[in-house]
Parts: sequence; C-alpha cells; structure tokens
Amino acid sequence: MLTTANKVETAASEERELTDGFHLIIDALKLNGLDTIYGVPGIPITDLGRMAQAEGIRVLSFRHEQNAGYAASIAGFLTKKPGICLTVSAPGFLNGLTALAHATTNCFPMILISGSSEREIVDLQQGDYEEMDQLAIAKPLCKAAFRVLHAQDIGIGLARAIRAAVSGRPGGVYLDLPAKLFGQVMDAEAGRKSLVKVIDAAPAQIPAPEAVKRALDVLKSAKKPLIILGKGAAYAQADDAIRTLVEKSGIPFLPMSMAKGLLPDTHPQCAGAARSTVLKDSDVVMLIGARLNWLLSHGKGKTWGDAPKKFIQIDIEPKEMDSNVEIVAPVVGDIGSCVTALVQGMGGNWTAPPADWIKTVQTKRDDNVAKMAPRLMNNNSPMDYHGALGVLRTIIKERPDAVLVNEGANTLDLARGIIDMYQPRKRIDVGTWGIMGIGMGYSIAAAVETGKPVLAVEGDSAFGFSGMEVETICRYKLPVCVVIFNNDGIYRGTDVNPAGGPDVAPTVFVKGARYDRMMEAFGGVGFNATTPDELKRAVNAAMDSGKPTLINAVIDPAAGSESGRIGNLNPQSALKKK
Ligand SMILES: Cc1ncc(C[n+]2csc(CCOP(=O)(O)OP(=O)(O)O)c2C)c(N)n1
Ligand SMILES: [Mg+2]
Repeated sequence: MLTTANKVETAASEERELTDGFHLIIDALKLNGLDTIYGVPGIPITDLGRMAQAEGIRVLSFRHEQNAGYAASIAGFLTKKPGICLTVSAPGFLNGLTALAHATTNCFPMILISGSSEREIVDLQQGDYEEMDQLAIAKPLCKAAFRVLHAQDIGIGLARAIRAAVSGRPGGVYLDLPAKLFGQVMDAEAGRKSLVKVIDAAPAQIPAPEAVKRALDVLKSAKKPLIILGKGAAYAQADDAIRTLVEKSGIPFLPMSMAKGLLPDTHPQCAGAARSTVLKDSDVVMLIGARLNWLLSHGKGKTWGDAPKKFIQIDIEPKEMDSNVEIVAPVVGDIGSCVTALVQGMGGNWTAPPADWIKTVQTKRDDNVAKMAPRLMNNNSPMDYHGALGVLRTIIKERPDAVLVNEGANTLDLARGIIDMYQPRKRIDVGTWGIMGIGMGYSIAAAVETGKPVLAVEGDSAFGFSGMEVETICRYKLPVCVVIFNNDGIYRGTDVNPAGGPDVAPTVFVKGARYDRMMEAFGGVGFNATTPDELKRAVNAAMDSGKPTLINAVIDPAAGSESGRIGNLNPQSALKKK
C-alpha cells in the first residue's frame, strides 16, 4: 500500500490504477445500494461529502448532526436499509450519538459514520484537533461499533456495519474512520476486489413449528383475544400477511403509535378507541413486534386489570421474551415468517372470537368515537387541540399517502388518538423514548425516502429542538408542511413564576411568537392560523403546492394538560406540594 505522500508523486502517471480511502468508502456504499447520506460537513469528511455527491450519492447537509442522525434513523425504519449519518470528529460525533442511541432503542437500522482524529495522538491523549476516543464512547450506545484503519478493510468494515444494523433486531451501528484512512492510496483493482456486496443482509428467521402450534393453541383457547401491533410489525413490511392474520382471526387489534395504519384505524376490528377496555378485559394477548415496555405499562398493573392474562409474543429477539411478564407462547423469528406460519397453521376454518367480546369492544369504540366527534368540529378561536386536530384528521383522511410526523406532549398524545391513519408506515413520532427533537429530521428523511408529502404536527417546544432545519427543508425544496401547535410553552403557556420575579415560569415561552416568520426567512411559505378554518385552508394549500410551509397554529395557552397523557409518570413527593 502507498502512503499519502506517494500518492502525490504517482497520481499523474498512474491515476487510473490507484484508488483511495475516500473512493473506496463511496464505492462500498454504492455497491450496497446506500445512496443517501445525511450529515454535516467539516474536517475530516468535507471532501468525502463532495466526492460522494460527485459520484451520484444524494448528500443532504443539515444544520445540526442530531437532526441528520434522526433523519438517518427514520430512513432506516422506512426502507429497511441502514440510514447513513456522516459526522465530523468529537463534537459532531457526539451530536450524532443521541440519534444513534435512539436508533438502537427503537430498533431502527442506522450507521453513524464519523471521521476521527489521529489514533496515535488520541491514544496518548496529546491533545489532537477534536481529540476523542469515539469508538469507546459509542460502544455502549449502539448495537455494534467498528473502526477501519486500512483502506483495504473499508469493504469489510462497511459490510460488517450493514449486517449488524439490519440483521436480527435492527439497531444503530458506529463506524469510526480516522482522518488518515481517507487519503490512503491503494491499487484500484485490489481496491475493487476488497469491496463486499452484502448478500441477504437480514436473513429470514423461521419460527420453530412447535412454537407456532403452541401459539395457535393458546389463541384458540381465548374467549377475549387481542392482537397488539407494534412498530416492529410496521418495520417488517409484511403488511399483507399481517392483514390476513388479523382478518382471518377476527380478533380485535390495537396498533401502537407507529403501527397505526398497518390496517386502517377505521377497520371494523380496530380497537384503538377502546384501548383501556381491551387491555383490561382481554384474556389472551398476542404481541406482534411490540414490546411490553412502559408504553404498555410493562404488561401488568392497573392498566391490565385483574383477570388472568396469557401473552403470546412474536419477536425476532429471543431475549425479549419474559422481559416483563411470563410469555406462555414465545414465537421467535422475523415478523413476516412468523405471521405467515401462523396464518398457514390456522387452516381454513378458524373460529372467530365469541360474539359478545367483539360486541363489547365495538360498542366501547363506537361510544368513544361518538363522544369525541362534536369536540373535533368546534371552530373556537383561539383554537383548542380538538378543533385544530379535527381539521388535520380530515386532511389525512383525504390524503392518506402523506406521512405524518408528530411530536410534543399534548400535541403528540391528542394527535395520536384523533388522527386516523390509513396506510402502513405513515405515522412516525417520538418512539420508545418519547423524545423531542425528531421533527424536522424525520420530516426531511420522510420526504426524501418516500417522495410523498409530509405533514409535521409539532408542539411549539418540540419544534424548537430541530427548528433550524426549516432552512434545510427550504434549501432542498421538500414538500413538508409544518404545523406548530403554539400554546406559548411546554404543556401550557399559563404557568406563573411562584417566586414572583421577572423570569417567567420554566414551562413558558415568549407569548404570541410567530414561528411562521422563520420559514419566510428562508423563502418558504409562512402562515398564521387562528381558527380551524384558516388552518384547514393553509394546510390544504401547502399540500397542494408541495412548497415548504410553516403554519403557526395559535392554540389556547390554557388548553393543554401537564405532560399530555403521561402526567402520572411525574414523581410525586410524599410531602404535600407548597
Ligand atoms: C429530548 C427531550 N427533552 C425534553 C423532553 C421533555 N418534554 C416532554 S414533552 C416536552 C415538550 C412539550 O411541549 P410542546 O411540544 O409545546 O407540546 P404541548 O404539550 O405544549 O402541546 C418536553 C420538553 C423530552 N421528552 N425529550
Ligand atoms: Mg406547547
């Protein structure tokens, strides 16, 4: 192998026979169909971005690595290919790390590729430019972490990263590329041969026939069965098989947030609007790509009622079984293979669940929907959440292929309940951690990866975490319509400083802020909506034009509640609040 110095001498005469680290990375990405990079340029990866763009890779430059990372993570969810995030050393790497940990927690395949400083100096802690032992720091936060030191190992390094990201339970992978690697020169033919095209990156994992039979036996014995669909089921892209299983079984289903639309929320078996009833009263629960974490109250306690319950769980990760409660019928394998095997095992004459159970669920659901309906039609000004969301609900009904991005507290919880989804993988949100900050990164990746219009429904606080990326949206002219539920703060804009000093309360923002003007600053369309009618017109115009748009929806500052629907998670002192 030649050194960088040799490259200069030989470049002119042997240009065609040589390649370098830069090009090997690009060729390895392209060979594996990874054609989009989300990142922020700087030393040592600026030229890599330029060259990647020159070679036909789409390189999307962000204003902050965290947003680029979130974009990469959701690109992974939407496509089943690892989303690529590219960052500079130390601070850029750290900014991307939150998204890497997020991808791992949410089981999204993503590769964070970060440039890093000189190993020799970093390891002796001699104070290099952006010095940091990035590999060590990334390791506990991702599924796998690799470093490539030699150009001839780039192909293998990327192959390992891809496999680790997408096989089994997907997750985030870190790939450390020290600055010196990029300039390393090697024979072009040897370089080509060193690249690896990953074959069958996420091999099918077929469930054991006994496990399938056991699950079906339990399901058959049920008087009040329930199917819960998680975002793992949405990720699997086994939409037809899942629909067949649900419909053939006749069992009510409850979609978790990002599984909404796998079957339409308006499907006769959907129990979304009867959530508390089905969780409490069901006797057999089949989880498909859903974990019994906090979002399902760990499968026990008040939410789940007193009646004994049996759980069937379908998951690709064997360690998921018995994580919180006993799983009487674990089915381990990829969702597509498991669901297909279950459908086959059901045969031609599966008995539907008892009619009184179906009736109970449907009645509860219809009652709740009817109770909600008038609230969604109110035309109050300032708007409340229901009036504003009623409008957005209709817009998604009329434009079911749009992608809905959603974050906030009240803005999240109420939108999740109110806006029906009709197609798989159209709702992307705060995920397992309930994090703020995914909004603009997700919107950008959703527009780029799906080519569909995006509607981002954002709390004013939530939006602030990634707000600067509206410039990115305008720069790439993406069909993104951001609606900010502006209630002057976090949960509510009405808190007061208990000490009476000049500072406002910690949850309160500038009153009457005009977020729409941020969009105008970059050439996008801004609109200030004070009534549901205005909101409707503005969103429809944005969706029709496909122009980057930001609508400041003025919401009554008193309309929200503490922490939205999860106020119960706030720690309470045994001492009375003063
Ligand atoms: C990264 C991160 N930081 C902080 C929080 C805590 N948090 C939860 S919701 C929220 C904002 C809620 O306000 P807003 O987005 O305006 O929604 P609203 O309830 O007002 O509609 C915050 C800061 C979080 N979830 N994630
Ligand atoms: Mg708010």
